[in-house]
Amino acid sequence: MTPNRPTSPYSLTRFLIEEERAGHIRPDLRLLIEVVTRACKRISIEVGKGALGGVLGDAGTPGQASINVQGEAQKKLDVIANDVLMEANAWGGHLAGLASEEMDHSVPIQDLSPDGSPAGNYLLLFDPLDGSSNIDVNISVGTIFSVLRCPEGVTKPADEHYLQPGTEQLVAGYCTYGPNTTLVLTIGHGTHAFTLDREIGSFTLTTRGMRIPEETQEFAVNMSNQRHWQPPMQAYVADLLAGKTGPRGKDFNMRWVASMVADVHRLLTRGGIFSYPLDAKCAAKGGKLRLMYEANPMAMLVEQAGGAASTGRQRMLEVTPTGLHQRVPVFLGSRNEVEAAVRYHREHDVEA
Ligand code: P6P
Repeated sequence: MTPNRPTSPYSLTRFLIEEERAGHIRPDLRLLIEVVTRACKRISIEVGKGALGGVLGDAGTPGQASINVQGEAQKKLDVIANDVLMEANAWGGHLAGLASEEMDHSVPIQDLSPDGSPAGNYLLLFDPLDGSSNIDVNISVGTIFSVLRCPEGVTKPADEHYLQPGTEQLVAGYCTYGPNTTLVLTIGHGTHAFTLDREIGSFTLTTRGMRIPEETQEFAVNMSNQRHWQPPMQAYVADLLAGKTGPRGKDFNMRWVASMVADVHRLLTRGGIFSYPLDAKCAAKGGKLRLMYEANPMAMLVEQAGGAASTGRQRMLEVTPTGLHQRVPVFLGSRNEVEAAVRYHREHDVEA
């Protein structure tokens, strides 16, 4: 009698090996993804300790906050998550360099592992802990990452080698640390979700081929900025709020977690549009959210799930970066709703 063999869960490792066999990724890129996702598991443990781990609150010393290149006060967990990702990627030989939202400049791997570990073919960019202002109030936060090819012949990459449009990304993903820890990943062949099985310590495939509904009745925006918006955004949101009584002909609901990973995970799961538009406070910087560490990876994930991502005036993935910490306005999510928002920009754009 054949024993009832347990059907082992479909792990991230198995998924990546099958993607490698399909020719979608090379072995060294598979290694890179495994290293980054293993680091996310370590970050999940640190985040999960909460007050018990002595890791809440601001980094720096009393009265002397630690301010990052973004001009934001760093949380202790921002620094911890950044260190975990740096340490995990220093010695594997799969990376040529890495860049973090938390650090002024990119770091060539040779500077990280002076013992002569070989430099690999890829550039890793990450926001080690997005939404970290929510940590102290126990709201979901996450790690966002993106992988680019290191230009041919460049063994010690500098900042300018990272300035590639989002269409050049080979991998994009995030790990959300919420009621459960979920990894959402694309290698250019669909967007897939893996839930961390804490009992065996591995990510298990839970949704193959996430699809964003083209229509939605849910929008995510920080309404407290309304008086600072430009005319296109004013007109767009006014019609969302008018609901059935206005030109959109349907009522809308609003959600705003103030943690991009959480808001994007919701729209990848059930549809919606997420927006952080230009406003009078952030227009001088080009926007609030970072192109390389937030907008581009999320845009690739959303497009691979059938959605759309735009600055309001241009497809996000086609923006040519001009700086490592460049900021952009962001509209992403359900395709038809993003196209509606872009239409408002075309029709109401005083800049046009
Ligand atoms: P606000 C978090 O700091 C973040 O970068 C994104 O995760 C989030 O969507 C946005 O900023 C929240 O901004 O102005 O609502 O605090």
